[in-house]
Amino acid sequence: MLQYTYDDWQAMYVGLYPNREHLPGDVNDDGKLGIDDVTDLIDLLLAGNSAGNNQADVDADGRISIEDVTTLIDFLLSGNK
Ligand SMILES: [Ca+2]
Ligand SMILES: [Ca+2]
Repeated sequence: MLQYTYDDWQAMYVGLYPNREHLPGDVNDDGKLGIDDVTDLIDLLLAGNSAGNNQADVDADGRISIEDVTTLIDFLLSGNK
């Protein structure tokens, strides 16, 4: 039986969703950034259950915190979508 590594899965994922791999902040995974992502990110923080949601780590420091919320809000307000 063929065994896939994490890198294999990641390569396939990038192939399937080339525009999604690099969209930090898209917490609800709808392909774009909006206020819904901010509320979902806050919900994740409050629930204390952010494991596995890489998009929620907006500032890419390896953890989910209030700084990700402010970074996402700043990004949205800057108009650079
Ligand atoms: Ca979104
Ligand atoms: Ca972070």
